[in-house]
Amino acid sequence: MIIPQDFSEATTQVATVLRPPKTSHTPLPTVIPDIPRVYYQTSSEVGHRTLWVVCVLMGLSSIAFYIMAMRVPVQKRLFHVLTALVTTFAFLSYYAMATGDGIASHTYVSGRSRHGAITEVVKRDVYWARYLDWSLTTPLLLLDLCLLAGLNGASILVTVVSDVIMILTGLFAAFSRDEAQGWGWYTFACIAYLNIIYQVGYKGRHAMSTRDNNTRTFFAAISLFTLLLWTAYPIVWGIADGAHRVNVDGEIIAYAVLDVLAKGVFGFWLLLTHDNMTRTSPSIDGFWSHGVSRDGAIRVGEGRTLDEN
Ligand code: RET
Repeated sequence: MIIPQDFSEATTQVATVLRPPKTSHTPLPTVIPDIPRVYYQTSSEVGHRTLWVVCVLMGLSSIAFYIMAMRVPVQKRLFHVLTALVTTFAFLSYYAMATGDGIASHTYVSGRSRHGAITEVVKRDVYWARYLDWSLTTPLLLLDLCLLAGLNGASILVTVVSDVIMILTGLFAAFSRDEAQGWGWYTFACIAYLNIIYQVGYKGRHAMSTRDNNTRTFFAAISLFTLLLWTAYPIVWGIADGAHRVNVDGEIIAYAVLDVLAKGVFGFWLLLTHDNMTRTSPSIDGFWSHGVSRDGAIRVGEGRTLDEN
């Protein structure tokens, strides 16, 4: 929604202040500064409702994922926990955005006079809670994919760090004071994203080559789905946040659809398929399932471990 603000009253006041006093013998020139018009871009009821709908969907998906987690032995629960955490963070971030807590106004220049003076500025709402959400959830989603592919630790670390760089540089792009600088940050984020595509798409597929046919087909399908979907995020960002060609409601709706697909649909697909493919699901013993081993348990009494008390 664009709300122009009329500054004619303020202009009159400034002009009055600057008018030379009648008694002056050396009259000063009257300078009326150009006060830029300010336009506000905020969401309307449509955007607001969309945020609440996704908030509820994320909350319900989280409950479903925690229930699914409880139905499998703890050794087989890694993907369930990662996926449930993703939707829980998303639920909290959508709650913040729907209640107006995760939003800040970003000002940019939208019009200049022939002499370069600023004539129009826009104050557009930026939903920073999104970036906080993505900085926590995208590494978890990537962990899901990397562990499914059986990628080595070094590649997983590089993938997750690239992902954090992508989201943080995206945040800088969103709040950049200068348009060119903003596109600079955007470029860094895209380079980091290309590395993610390389790690998951190329190395992940390579790591898969030793696995059985079912797992390979599943990984190929879910990683393609993910990478195609993720590629839509920088496109939406470029059109909405970057070029300001889409209003705030359009931006909310586009990200809402993508988030539901990338978190909710991805989660159900991964967990339901995974539960049917017992051979694919890693069984994790050790600390994950049993905590600190008996040998390493903290001793709280003479000859007794914490477990025994
Ligand atoms: C930004 C803008 C800067 C350039 C790039 C971006 C990529 C964002 C991505 C986000 C994925 C989010 C997901 C959320 C899940 O729910 C930061 C938009 C490349 C890929 C999957």
